[in-house]
Parts: sequence; C-alpha cells; structure tokens
Amino acid sequence: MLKTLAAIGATSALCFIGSAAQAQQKWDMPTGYPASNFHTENIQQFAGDIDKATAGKLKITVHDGGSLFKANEVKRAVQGGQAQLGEIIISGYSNEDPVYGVDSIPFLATSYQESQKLWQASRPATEARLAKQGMKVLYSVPWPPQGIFSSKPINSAADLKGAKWRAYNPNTSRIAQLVGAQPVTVQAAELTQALATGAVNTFMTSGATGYDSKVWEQVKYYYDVSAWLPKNLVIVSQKAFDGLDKPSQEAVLKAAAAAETRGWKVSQEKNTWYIEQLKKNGMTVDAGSAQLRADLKKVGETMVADWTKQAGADGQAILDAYRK
Ligand code: PCA
Repeated sequence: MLKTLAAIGATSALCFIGSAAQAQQKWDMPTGYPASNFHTENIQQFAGDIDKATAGKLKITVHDGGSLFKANEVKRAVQGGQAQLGEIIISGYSNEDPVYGVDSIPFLATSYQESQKLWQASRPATEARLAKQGMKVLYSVPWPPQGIFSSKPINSAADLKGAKWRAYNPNTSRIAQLVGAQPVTVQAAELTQALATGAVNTFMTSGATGYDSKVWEQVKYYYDVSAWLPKNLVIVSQKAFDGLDKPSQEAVLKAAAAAETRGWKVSQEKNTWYIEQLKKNGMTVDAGSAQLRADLKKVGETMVADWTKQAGADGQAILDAYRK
C-alpha cells in the first residue's frame, strides 16, 4: 500500500514547466496484462499519440502486468482517484451490475462482427452505469474468442467434472458450477504460477492469454470453441478528464477512437498467430467435439436465461437491440 502511494505521489504530481506556468499533467495508467500483450501494446501507442498531440503536456505512464493495481482492483482505483485512468475487463464486474457481464455469456456473440454488434447494443447502458460512478469510457477492445485449455483430453462437458477450473470473472465461475468443476479465481498475471503449482488445470480464455502465460508447459489441449469475446475497456476518471484543457481533452478522445479501431483489428489479426504459437509449442488444437459444443451451448442457454432475469428491462433492451 505504502509503495503504491509512493509510486502515485512520484508520478502523478502536477508540475510546471518554465515560467509560462503551463501545466504538465502526469497520469498513471494501471493495466493487468503483460507488456507484450496486444492490448498493452495498443495502450502504449494510445499514450504515445496523446504525448505527441499535446506536445508533452499530458504524459501517461503505463503500469502493466498488475504492477500498480491488480487487474481486479483497477476500476476501484480509477473510481477512487488513485489512478486517473486504467484498463479493465468489464465482465469482471458483473457482480456489481449484470449489464457488465453481457459480453461473457457463452455463445451469445461468438465472432468479431457479432461482438461489435453486441457492444453497440450494450454501450449506452454500460456508459451510463460507469458515468454514475464518475467514470468515462474511452474505448473498448475485445480479447480473441474464448476456448477451453485442459491438461487432459475433453470430449464432453462430463469430462470437466471435478476439474480445478481457473475463472477470471463471475461468468467463468458460473460455467464451472454448471459443469461441476471447482472454480478458482486467478488473474491473468498469476496464471502461470497457478498452473505450475497445480492450483488449476482447466480454464477458458483466448489463445492470447494462453500464449502470454506459456500454458503449454502444463496444459496440452486447446479446444477452440469460440464461445464469446470479452472486452477490455479503457476508462478515465471524469474528474481527471474535466481537469484537462480543451485541446488535451480532444487529443485524448481522438487517440481513444484510433485505439478502438486499431485494437479491434489487431485482436482479430493476431488471433490466428496466437493459435499457431500454441501448436508450435506442442499443444493439440481442435475445434472441440460436437458433444462438447452441444453441452456448452446448453450452458450458454441457461446463462442467457438467468442473465435476462437478473438484468431486467435494461437487459431485455440490450438483447432486442443486439438481435434486431
Ligand atoms: N484473457 C484474459 C481475459 C480473457 C482473455 O482472453 C484472462 O484470461 O484473464
């Protein structure tokens, strides 16, 4: 905690350059994912664009890999003003509000195109909720489609019974419950270690995180079922944003729009590459048996039905807009 406070104090001070009293702002941006991940590279480019466009008036320091705040602490940090902006996986917060979890329901939106459509349908409700909590959405980028990683072959949901199932959000815990696995929440930054110690042996995520965490050292099978594409959002404290001069605000918004377009494109382009790396490192990759897919579809149907009840009229409006 003290270390965190010191780090913030050192980098987020408002300093003045020369005698013209032109304020230079230094912002801290925590993220939960490693430096070489495509989201983080995109964020670095976003920060660089802002630096350039403001001629160095707004400097953003990116703290990757959960080094300043753990992935699941970033929202509260931005909300509480300990960080001016940050990257969150929005479905990580669906216990606060079901709307945050709509992008992580199995088989509701399974391609980039559907995922974009679902984002357009859910964006206003998502933004309104975050705005109530004092935060503004700058941009979204999806993770590649989610598949199943396992240390042993899986032919149907029955084979998942009793698995030590790593979860990264409430919906992935719920899937574990529905298939009779034991959910353990582990952030991406701790996944390699959790696998090495045997705390977990099965999980759903993208080829991107499989690659980042070098999971082939423990797990040998990847079932590329493309069940959903969860999104990361970059959010800023409204108060911090309002504290910028107009040109800097415009620079942030412009860089955010570019990062959103770039991020969606890179996620899709790099997905194939990530899967290739899993194969190159000795993993068996296939699309999953018809039985496994059918079993998971049922899990998805249960979850859509539950979600619709929990999310009420707002949820129904999102689904109607998505399915139109
Ligand atoms: N990677 C992140 C979230 C989804 C994904 O593909 C993770 O596994 O934590």
